[in-house]
Amino acid sequence: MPRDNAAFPSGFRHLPGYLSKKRQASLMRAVVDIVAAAPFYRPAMPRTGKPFSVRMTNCGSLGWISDRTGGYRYQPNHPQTGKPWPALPAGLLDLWMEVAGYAAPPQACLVNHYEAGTRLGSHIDADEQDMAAPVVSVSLGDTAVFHIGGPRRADPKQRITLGSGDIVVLAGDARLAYHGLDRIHPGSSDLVPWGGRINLTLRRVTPPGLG
Ligand code: MD3
Ligand code: FE
Repeated sequence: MPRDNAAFPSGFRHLPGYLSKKRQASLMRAVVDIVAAAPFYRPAMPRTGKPFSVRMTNCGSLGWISDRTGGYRYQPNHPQTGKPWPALPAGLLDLWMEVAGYAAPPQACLVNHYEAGTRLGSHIDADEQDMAAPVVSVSLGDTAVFHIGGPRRADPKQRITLGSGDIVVLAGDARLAYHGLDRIHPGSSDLVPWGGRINLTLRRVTPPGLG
């Protein structure tokens, strides 16, 4: 008997090992350049000011940030350097065109760095105006345990392992599902020069035609 409540939300696509080693290394070099121009920092939670354990930066015309007083939002500049985010590398635009199934290009790429012992609590990504656009996730480096549930925090969760080179596409119902990163397996890859795991999420922020 099918267990519908245990199925992944519709619109969830996991493409294990989608990126060749060569493409992973090329994207990793692009991330090193992005971090040189836009250093990693630790955003603070709205209201409490508690810092995220994950370090973040962005590339693209907009970047996702959070701080105590302003909350979650997209803005065109790095919150610490004030400089515009570096451009999206061509390899990421190519990837979006291959897997997103969405005509308009991504505007933002959030770069998350997970060191040993860091995690990302369960949340929904709802700061984008264009919720019809998919989110495309790229995993680089250490293997991680990821979970995804449903539109309510209490919905049953599925856990999956994400390895280096895996792609996840979140469209449809999956776009509005709670999800998070439970843990990484430190030292399971040597791709990331700082160690740990990099996750890139390609996002559309505004509806097509509005930039
Ligand atoms: C987006 N990142 O950056 S990516 C995030 O591994 C985030 O760094 C995790 O959640 C990470 O917001 C997971 C894959 C993912 C999975 C489900 C989603 C991104 C999603 C559902 C809706 C929107
Ligand atoms: Fe998320």
